[in-house]
Amino acid sequence: MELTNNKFVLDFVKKYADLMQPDQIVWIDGSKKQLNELTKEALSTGEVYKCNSKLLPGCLYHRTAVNDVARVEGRTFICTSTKEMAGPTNNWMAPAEAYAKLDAIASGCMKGRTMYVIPYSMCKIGSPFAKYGIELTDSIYVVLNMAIMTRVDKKVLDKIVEGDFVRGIHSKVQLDAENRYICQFPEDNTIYSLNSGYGGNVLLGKKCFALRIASYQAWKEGWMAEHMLILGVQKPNGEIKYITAAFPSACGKTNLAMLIPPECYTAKGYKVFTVGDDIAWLRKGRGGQLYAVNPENGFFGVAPGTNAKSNPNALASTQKGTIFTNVVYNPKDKTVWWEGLDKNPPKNVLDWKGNKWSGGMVDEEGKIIKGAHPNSRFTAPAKNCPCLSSEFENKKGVPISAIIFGGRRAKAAPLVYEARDWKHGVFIGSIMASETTAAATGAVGVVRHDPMAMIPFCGYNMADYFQHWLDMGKKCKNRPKIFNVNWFRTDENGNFMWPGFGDNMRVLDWILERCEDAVDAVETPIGYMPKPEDINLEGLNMTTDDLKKILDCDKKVWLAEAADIENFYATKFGDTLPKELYAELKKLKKNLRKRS
Ligand code: GTP
Ligand code: SPV
Ligand code: MN
Repeated sequence: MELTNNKFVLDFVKKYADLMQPDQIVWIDGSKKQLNELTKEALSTGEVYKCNSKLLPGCLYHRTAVNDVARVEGRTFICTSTKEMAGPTNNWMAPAEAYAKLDAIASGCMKGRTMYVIPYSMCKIGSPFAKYGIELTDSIYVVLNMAIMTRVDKKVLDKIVEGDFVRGIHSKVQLDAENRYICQFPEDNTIYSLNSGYGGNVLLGKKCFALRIASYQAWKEGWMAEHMLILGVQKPNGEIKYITAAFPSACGKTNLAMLIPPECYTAKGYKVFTVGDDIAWLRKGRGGQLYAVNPENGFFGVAPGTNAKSNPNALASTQKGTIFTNVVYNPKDKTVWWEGLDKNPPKNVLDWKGNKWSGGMVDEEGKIIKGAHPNSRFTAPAKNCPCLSSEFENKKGVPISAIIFGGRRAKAAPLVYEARDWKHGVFIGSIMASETTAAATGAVGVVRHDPMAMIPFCGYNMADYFQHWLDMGKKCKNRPKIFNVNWFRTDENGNFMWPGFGDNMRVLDWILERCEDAVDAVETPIGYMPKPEDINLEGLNMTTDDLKKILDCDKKVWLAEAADIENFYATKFGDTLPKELYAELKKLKKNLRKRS
């Protein structure tokens, strides 16, 4: 039964029902009862498997097709009326061409299937930040995931004014990789995703809406949609300071967002609270400060490497009401496992492909066969998180003191440095580079430029996006300070030189002290760096001399870096790039050539 008489919504549903020809249409109301019925149905067809109801109550297990395990950046398109609007960093298709192509693929694709109509909200319903969407899908797995990741609720339908909602169309079709398309139409508020069943391609509220479509809306409306975690650090005096951080996919956002400080901090009363682990929407608020909300309602986190030591808060979040995708499944006791969970991999279980698997198994060349896919994920409700911030539902968001950029860089980028001012900070964001990870298909470990961690997610021309960052800085009198971090420097043997995880608190501590003008810094050609003795190493097996090795600015390395940035700017953007960024690059080169 239809749950609304909004003509725009009904026309949208009818248009795609006529095209895709489902046997029936089911409107999702967000009730427990309906979700339980759908879960039962998905269990009966094998779309999902049950987990142990004592150890993992309400949890489910799912495997995607073997060729469908990550975002597909090569098949993701921004479909704007001109190619220039999509810009040099996006794949572009003309809207008419894209609709025709995808309509042809989608024609009749839901015959014999059910079309689910999911009304959902990004942000708490009724928040000034909130945006509403409707996703059509033929996958119960998508319905169940959306119900964790967003606010799925029939009330959303009453909030939608006329045609003001993001239209999402998804079908698994045949999971045909050759005809897989993830198309965003920012001018139409529309997302069209075919032939995939993997999270980032099909949970349309996440990357497709909350970043690609929302970044475009934010540009037009004067706010920001960013690939950022949001955390709060509570100091011993009870005061809480909020920080956002943009790292590329699988580069540590969930881990930093849920950080547990080392003993020397917890003993003094420091605590970290999670507001968000992947996406932040930011607006100018009271006192000319930037305020951030997390538009999501759950965590779609990387499973491998998550354990009771590295991220106990994430692990705790997955102990009930969670969907596990592409990890190891034990059909006997219905538990799940992944590499790095513990040192006792199970025997005689099923790997992420559904093949028989035992921990320690090797292939013909003697290489370990992994049980979980490197991009296997958990979908966990935010409310499960033991360190969830009390401000998680705050409709106005939290005031941001510092913005951190960071990537996965074996060399060059130091542990931490600070921008001289906002413009320099935008420059630092624009020159971000990071090694690719398993979160997207393609080679892993290749350094690529990824400004603001938004290369796969910016829904318009990135030159305009940089200008928008510069403009937002001008608009906010009380701007956050901007920093860059790198947890991933390695030594000549390839070992990480910084302990990372909870110990990243030591860097956050310096960052907050800088925000309060409570500590000095050293001026280097790339920005302000800590004096090594100002990073607290208490309780760490690390000396100030060890630290100096990752608090460096090797001029030769950075001159090469500057040449590479110049090339990136010139070949991608030419004279469309804001002049301020060329001026910053010039300053960097000049600083590096100065003799000191
Ligand atoms: P997406 O969900 O893809 O956006 O990823 P994310 O940025 O949230 O990354 P996540 O926190 O899931 O971390 C990804 C990988 O980086 C995991 O394998 C972690 O173990 C590893 N990692 C996270 N933080 C650190 C750190 O401080 N040091 C090191 N060495 N590894 C880390
Ligand atoms: C990422 O790849 O940055 C993710 C996972 O957060 S996905 O939702 O697949 O994009
Ligand atoms: Mn992400």
